[in-house]
Amino acid sequence: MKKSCRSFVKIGGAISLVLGLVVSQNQSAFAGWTGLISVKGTGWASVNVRSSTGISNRVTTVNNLALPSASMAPTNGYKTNAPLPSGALATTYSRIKALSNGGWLASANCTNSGDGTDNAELQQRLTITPSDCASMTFESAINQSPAEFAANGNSGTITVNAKATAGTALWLRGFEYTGSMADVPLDNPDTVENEAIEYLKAHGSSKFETLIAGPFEFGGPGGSTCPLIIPFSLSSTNIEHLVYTTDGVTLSLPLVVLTPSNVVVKCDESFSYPAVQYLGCGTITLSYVPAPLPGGVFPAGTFPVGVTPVTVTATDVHGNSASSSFTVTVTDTVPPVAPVLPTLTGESSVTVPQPAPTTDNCGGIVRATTTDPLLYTNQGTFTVHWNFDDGHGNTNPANQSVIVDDVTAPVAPVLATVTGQCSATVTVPTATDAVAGTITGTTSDPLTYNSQGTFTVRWTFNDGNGNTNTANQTVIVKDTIPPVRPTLANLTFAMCSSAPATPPTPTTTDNCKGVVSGTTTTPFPITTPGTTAVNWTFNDGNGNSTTATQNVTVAGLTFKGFYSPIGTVSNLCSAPVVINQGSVTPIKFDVFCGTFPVTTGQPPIVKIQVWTGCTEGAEPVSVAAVYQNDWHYNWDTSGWAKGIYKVIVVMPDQTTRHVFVKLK
Ligand SMILES: [Ca+2]
Ligand SMILES: [Ca+2]
Ligand SMILES: [Ca+2]
Ligand SMILES: [Ca+2]
Repeated sequence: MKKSCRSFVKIGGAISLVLGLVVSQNQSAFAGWTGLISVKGTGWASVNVRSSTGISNRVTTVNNLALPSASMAPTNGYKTNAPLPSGALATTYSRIKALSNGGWLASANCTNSGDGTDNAELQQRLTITPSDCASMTFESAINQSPAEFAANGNSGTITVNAKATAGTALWLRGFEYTGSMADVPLDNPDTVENEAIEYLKAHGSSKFETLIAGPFEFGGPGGSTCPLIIPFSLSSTNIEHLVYTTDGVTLSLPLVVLTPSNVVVKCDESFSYPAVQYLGCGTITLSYVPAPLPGGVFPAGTFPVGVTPVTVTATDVHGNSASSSFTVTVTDTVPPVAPVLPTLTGESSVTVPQPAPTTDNCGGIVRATTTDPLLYTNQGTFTVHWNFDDGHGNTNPANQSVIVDDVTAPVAPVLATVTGQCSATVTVPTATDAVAGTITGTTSDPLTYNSQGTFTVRWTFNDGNGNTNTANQTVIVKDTIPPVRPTLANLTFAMCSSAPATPPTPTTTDNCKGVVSGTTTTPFPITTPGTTAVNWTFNDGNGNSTTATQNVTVAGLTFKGFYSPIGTVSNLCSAPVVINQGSVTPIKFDVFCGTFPVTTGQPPIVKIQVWTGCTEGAEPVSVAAVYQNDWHYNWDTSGWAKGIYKVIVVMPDQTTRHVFVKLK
């Protein structure tokens, strides 16, 4: 950017200018000359440059030299600025050249920043305010020849053409000195006073002195317009006694950049760099770190939240640069938007996941943090306190509910039916719960059943978290085993005994009933002589029975007889007892019951059968015997045909006895 020297330049424009501290190298620049010459052309010249680094270089001719600057290092013409001190700009120079008529050509240019000369005596006399690009050109000439000077009454003039900017001073002095120029010492630059001038003051006399502070302009191009005319006169008639001294100083300001104002923006705002003011000479270029965007506007989010330092550097065409810095502060005062977090539920436990990140007004991902546990294994309702922190000091909380609630009942088991013959006992069953694990069933029903039947045990399974389930268990007590079949001994009863023929009730054992007594439909006592099969039934009362047969014999009566006249008893048809046909034959016998004669009661029956050829025929007689001393039947055989007959006695116990008789 081009500008004129020393004008304030505003860059950016959006933000008002605020003057701040001047940040510069704070080094006034010096470049200048000093010289002394007599009109004869004898003297010395010196140039001095001091760089911004504080290093000076001074080049001085030897004293009492004719045309002193002409013998200086032949750089460019009369330029005597070589070598420049370290840190000096190549464009800095100071030149002086003495002319043969006692005039001077001189110039100085000290572009900022920091080069210069030091003329202590001059600067004690005059305060020079440094300026940008201070420069000065100067030429002077004595207008009279020695003859003209003498003819003019020992007076003359010096024409000065000079042009200078601010920050300069030109000091012209003249002395009348009649001594040897070889005696005039050089100025010691390390002392304030000019030793050469002091010598001239002491050994000569001051004739004129002109001290001009820039800016000024004397004489136009070619020196034809408004030059500075310095008149002088000497006591002597010899103009060669004039010693003409010149001192020039140029002081330049260094390049400076005024501290820009700081920028404070919200993170969602765009902004531009502030205006930058600088002081410099010539074209100044500003550069920034970080570099601005094309168009100069930073969209929101270009800079991070916080303070970012920005350095602005002004650079002139000479390579001088100066920097300043300001800050761009991006603020964030808006906390992140906290999401509504869903309630998390679980029956046995809940593991809380990391919530999805949210966004912040200043961009970026904001992740929630919490110091609460993320695993909950106890029943209950809990709150996880999440915090969304944008990292810029803004936080937003979000609470998340966690409910651990067992709402599922235990899984009811399928309970097997419990069976038993005589009794059954159930064992306590268990169920499985997803949360509580193994659940032991409870019931108010009995666990043991001793009676026959079908029962239901109602089990309840409670998980302890308010959830129950039930299961019924069937219990069947059923006796399916009949009593043991007993082996019953045969019994014999004497029919005529005083004890009735009543067999004792037999017993057996049953798996459930224990001792089971037999029952029978056979009437007791048994009165029928002989053997009776008694069918016993053993019933356990549970629908199971066993039968066993017992043979009971009722012993018959004892027959005694046949008494005489039948006598010998033959049971063979082929060997009958022979008696006479036509007689009354008593059939006599006794019946005993044990040792006791049966004399009463049911009488024996006497039967007589006709047997022809030992084959049974008719039975003409069947009568009851009569007891008189013994049982008898008087068989009147008269009228009976001769032949064989079977006489049968049927005793009350139905047992029989018989005898074959032959009537002849
Ligand atoms: Ca000195
Ligand atoms: Ca924020
Ligand atoms: Ca449960
Ligand atoms: Ca049984």
